[in-house]
Amino acid sequence: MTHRRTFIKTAGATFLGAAAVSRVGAASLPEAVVRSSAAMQPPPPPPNGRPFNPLVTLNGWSLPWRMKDGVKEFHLVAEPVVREIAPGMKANLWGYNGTSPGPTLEAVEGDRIRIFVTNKLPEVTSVHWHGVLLPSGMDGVTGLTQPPIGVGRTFVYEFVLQRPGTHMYHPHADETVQMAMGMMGLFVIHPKDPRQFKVDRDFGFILNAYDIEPGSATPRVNTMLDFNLWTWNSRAFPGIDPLVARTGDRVRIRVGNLTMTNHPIHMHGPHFEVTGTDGGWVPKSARWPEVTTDVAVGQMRAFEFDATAGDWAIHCHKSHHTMNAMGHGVPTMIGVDHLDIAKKITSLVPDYMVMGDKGMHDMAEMEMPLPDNTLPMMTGSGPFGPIGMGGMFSVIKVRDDVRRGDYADPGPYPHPAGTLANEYTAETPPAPRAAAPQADADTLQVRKPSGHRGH
Ligand SMILES: [Cu+2]
Repeated sequence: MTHRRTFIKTAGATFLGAAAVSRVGAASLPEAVVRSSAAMQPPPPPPNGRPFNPLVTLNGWSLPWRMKDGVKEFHLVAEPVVREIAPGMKANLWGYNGTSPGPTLEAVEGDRIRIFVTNKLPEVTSVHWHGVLLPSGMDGVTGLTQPPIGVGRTFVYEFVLQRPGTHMYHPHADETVQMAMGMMGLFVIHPKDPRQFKVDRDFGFILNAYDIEPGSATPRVNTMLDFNLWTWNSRAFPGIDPLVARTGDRVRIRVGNLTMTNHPIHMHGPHFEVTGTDGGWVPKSARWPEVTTDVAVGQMRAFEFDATAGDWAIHCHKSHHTMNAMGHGVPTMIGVDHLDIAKKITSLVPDYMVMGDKGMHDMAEMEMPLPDNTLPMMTGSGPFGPIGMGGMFSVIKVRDDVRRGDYADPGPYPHPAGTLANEYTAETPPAPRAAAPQADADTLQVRKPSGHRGH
């Protein structure tokens, strides 16, 4: 052990060849705990080491560790996984220890941690500890700070956690492919004093995106921006866990972005303050109230609020990101009367549907046949009917009677009498209407700049 630790100190990220592993013996590697379920694992209190208030990873889990001579040891295994994106759709992804994203790593400021990374992918990899202060040689950049982790090989990273904060881990080897395939995870460094930054409920998730052709299961890895599945922790609504809290709880949500575009995360209900970034905690004097916080690419935002009772939507405010697989090359049909032509088409194609001429809400109710292994574009249902959302959407469910440590879905919110919008059914006088503006022949003949084909 002494020998190995000295070696690690001098050599940075150390290569453990097959021979080295067998010589030291399999017992020297901590168990690589594996999981495949997308069900959220309620956080257990830390069994040993410094105390902390554990994170709730949406549809995820935290990696168990072992203490060895005062060092917290983790074992990550990079490998192909099958992830259920939402009920009805599974994806062939790459991840860690059975899931994409990989398990959350949780440790405490001042901890010395040792992370073994075994590569069971078909190609080389490495792990970069995004935003963590560490020696340059532990930074995980293939070619720059270490050789790649070969197929079937194990590397070990070891460093002392200097500052509390919210971070991520992901490969720095064939990044485009490996991140498009789902390789990423959260890395939370808790403060040494568990009373510092203490909240009642602490949630975390990573924004990610996939481009999976309906009917297939493996993401296209060369897509730049036109992804069709916008996910939190590789789950799309209605597959995303609700964020459950008790009225009055102080709640923190930590969001990291490893997609290739920004996501303005918007929360209904109480106002919040951004309290942390990847760079650490925001001083109280520098916080401001918000209802939406933009999380740019490669960024992390932690925000906090006092929970008030209700069912509060939380979602990305780019409206296409709250939809599942949708075609963008479809013409706008609003205001187009296509019943006549539809009749002719139906005589040739009996299943043809007229849709979109009054908007697209009705699609949320339609039971259209879908290709195997894909998700409806707008989905999810609530106590009042279809929600018509997909992708990056979930619900913060706050109730007066939620027990401590209980994260189970409490069902729909029982609205107190007199606090629910409802249809006005008394007799109504005819509503005055503005004359509908009509585009005249001149307007329609103006040549507009073109060049947006394929947008
Ligand atoms: Cu978005």
